[in-house]
Amino acid sequence: MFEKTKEISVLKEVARNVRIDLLRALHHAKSGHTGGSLSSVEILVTLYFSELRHDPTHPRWEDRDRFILSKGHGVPALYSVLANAGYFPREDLMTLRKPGSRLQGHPEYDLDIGIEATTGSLGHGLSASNGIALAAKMDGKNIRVYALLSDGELQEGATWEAITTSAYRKLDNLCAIVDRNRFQNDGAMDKIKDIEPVADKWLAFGWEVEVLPDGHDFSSLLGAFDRARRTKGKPFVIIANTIKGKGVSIFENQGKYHGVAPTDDELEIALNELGEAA
Ligand SMILES: Cc1ncc(C[n+]2csc(CCOP(=O)(O)OP(=O)(O)O)c2C)c(N)n1
Repeated sequence: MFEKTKEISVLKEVARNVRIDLLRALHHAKSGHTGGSLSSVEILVTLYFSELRHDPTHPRWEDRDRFILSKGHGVPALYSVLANAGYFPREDLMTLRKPGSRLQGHPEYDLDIGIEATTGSLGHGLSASNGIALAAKMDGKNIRVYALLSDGELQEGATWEAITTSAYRKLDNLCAIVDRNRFQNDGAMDKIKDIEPVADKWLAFGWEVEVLPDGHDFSSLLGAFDRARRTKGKPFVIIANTIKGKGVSIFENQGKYHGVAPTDDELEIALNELGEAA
């Protein structure tokens, strides 16, 4: 049952269940994005089980905070978090990517299951978030907006246009999180086109910046979201250093698991490592 908490042991157990559920769903679907789902689990669990003002039993509540998954391909992690929070039954996760399912390989706008925006074409989520955050301010609403970006999206010009707009509009109700797992589609970013010095760039564009050395550490994440909420006059970005494939040794920092689902054997290894019988 959903309950917001700052208890680290509870958040860790939720993250373990979220990983198990998303891996089972990907395995059943036989396709999908494993690495970038696993890297963002703690970020999403912190948001949905601690930070966001939301109510899974009233997903259309007007005053809810909004979350936009700009890195839409990582949606197995979001579906798993939403199911574990009670937006829809966990059994539905096994319909991932099946014809007729609400749970497609990239998220489609569907408030009833907690999906605030259609994403998957990378580089657009921050612009959408800007619009929602600006509208909230214009309406005098105390709504916060959170956007999760991949580091690969920071290679895209459209993202930097959005970054400029958020600062110009002083969107202090907006918090971006970068899942800095240092891998993109075809391998390590520093071998393809790296984005460093990434914190300096956001700073230069007028944002308040916090870098987390370990983006899987719940107390660091809780502290950063708390500081983001208290920051006035500018948007806030959390650059969370993460590990692609986090939580399963055979997937960690392995570029090849970007866009493939676990095989039968790999699922068994993963579930064993996560303390769950296959
Ligand atoms: C505009 C656009 N171009 C290309 C793709 C195909 N694509 C899917 S994931 C991905 C990159 C994955 O790397 P990153 O964005 O850093 O995500 P993560 O490592 O967090 O999975 C690409 C290029 C896309 N979804 N959208």
